Amino acid sequence: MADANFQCVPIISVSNESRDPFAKSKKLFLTKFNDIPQFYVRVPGRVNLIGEHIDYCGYGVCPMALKQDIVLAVSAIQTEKKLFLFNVDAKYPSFECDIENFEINVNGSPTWYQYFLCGVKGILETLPTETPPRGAQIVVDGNVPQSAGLSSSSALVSAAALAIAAVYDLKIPKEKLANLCAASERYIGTQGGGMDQAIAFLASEGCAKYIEFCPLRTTDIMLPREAVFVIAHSLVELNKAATSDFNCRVVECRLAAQLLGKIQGLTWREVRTLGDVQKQLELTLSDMVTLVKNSFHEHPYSKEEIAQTLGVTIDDLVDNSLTLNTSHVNDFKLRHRALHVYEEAIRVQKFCDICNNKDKDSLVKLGQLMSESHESLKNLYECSHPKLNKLVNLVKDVCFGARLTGAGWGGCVVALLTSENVQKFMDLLKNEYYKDLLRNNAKPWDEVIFATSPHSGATIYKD
Ligand code: ADP
Ligand code: NG1
Ligand code: MG
Repeated sequence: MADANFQCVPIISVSNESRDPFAKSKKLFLTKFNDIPQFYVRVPGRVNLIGEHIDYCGYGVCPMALKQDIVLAVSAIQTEKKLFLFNVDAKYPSFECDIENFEINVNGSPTWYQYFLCGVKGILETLPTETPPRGAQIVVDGNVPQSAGLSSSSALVSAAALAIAAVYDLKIPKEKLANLCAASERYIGTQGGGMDQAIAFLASEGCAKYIEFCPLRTTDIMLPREAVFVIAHSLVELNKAATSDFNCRVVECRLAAQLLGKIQGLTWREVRTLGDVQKQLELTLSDMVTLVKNSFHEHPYSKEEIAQTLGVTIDDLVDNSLTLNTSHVNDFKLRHRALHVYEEAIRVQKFCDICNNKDKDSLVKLGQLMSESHESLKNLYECSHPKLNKLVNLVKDVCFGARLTGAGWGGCVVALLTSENVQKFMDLLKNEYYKDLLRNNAKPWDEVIFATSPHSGATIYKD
């Protein structure tokens, strides 16, 4: 339900920027609906600079918004409760439904419009009861590389929510929208943290953000002036909702937290995240690293061992701590995953401190942290991919540091360099990595390897 401030906080700026980014969606809108759209919504993708797989453990992360975005051309319908969806990319079929009556049944790989419906559902759940029914005509256009760790999914979910909020004339604070979209994207099946939706709404041009959770808050991080971040796609795509890899890591962290809680005499059923354990024990992150090393054995834990230690049945464990798509898993590497989380949280703090203090040799130090993060994701978190490791190895002498970004198992790496090295970096990868791979690949170069700087967050555009 809406709270007292729900309708009155001015949030999303309305801009009169050039129409160019909207040309394709406008054209299709005219063709399909025989009218021009009433407004446009733009929501960016993001690159996470450091802090991987720790948002859902309650720890702060440091992403920035990309130039690449999802754009929607939108008109409200006052007379009909229907949602009409078209996509500029012909590979995505059109879709329509009753806006108040649809289901998001995800079995295997979700369809593109199910992501959209996640955002719609999030807004519908907050509507005051007396709200008059509305419908919407929407055309989607997007250029965030997909299933590549740059958060095209959350840009789409967040754009859908923002558009539907506007259709219902709701003014929702950005923080509230970010939390709402983080929760509603979970209808797709993945139990992510809130990083992607937070940066989508709260990004500002020219700086990265340190994002903390519960409550959601952001701090500007001014990156060193000479720093250039280049993103390189491994050309391996992974749809996170199509496999159990992502949720398996979420569950391992939850089990590690609950077991650690139990061992330390906490009420383990109230513990959901590794962050909860640290808070309740009032220890430092370094203390938590030591505690993990002293508490967990190296080899994987089975359901039986965990259930026995917690004093519950296996059914109870599955109901309380696992997800639908991880109920079959029986190997949980609790020590490795928990070590990654606490050490990565320390790296994020160091990264932000270096930027804030304008340290001498800051690029060297930031690059070092990024490389350590990649090593940890590869060895402790086991969410890298041989192609991502190959990219990181190839570029190590032409940048300060590089790491996989986003969930992993494919997707992109992000590297830190200075402008004079960008061409050398790109030429190296064109020759050593992409030459064979791109022979049969239709992707344009600027979707495969590109330099990026921090862009602004979600915006509604009107004439
Ligand atoms: P990412 O790392 O890009 O967030 P996900 O696997 O989480 O990857 O989500 C990718 C999915 O998001 C795609 O398979 C598609 O269903 C949806 N998606 C992203 N961008 C678009 C777009 N422009 N049009 C339609 N669907 C999109
Ligand atoms: P990507 O790879 O963009 O789907 C996912 C999660 C984030 C975060 C990262 C890993 C969602 C929507 N996104 O991002 O919350 O956990 O992985 O750091 O679940
Ligand atoms: Mg995603």
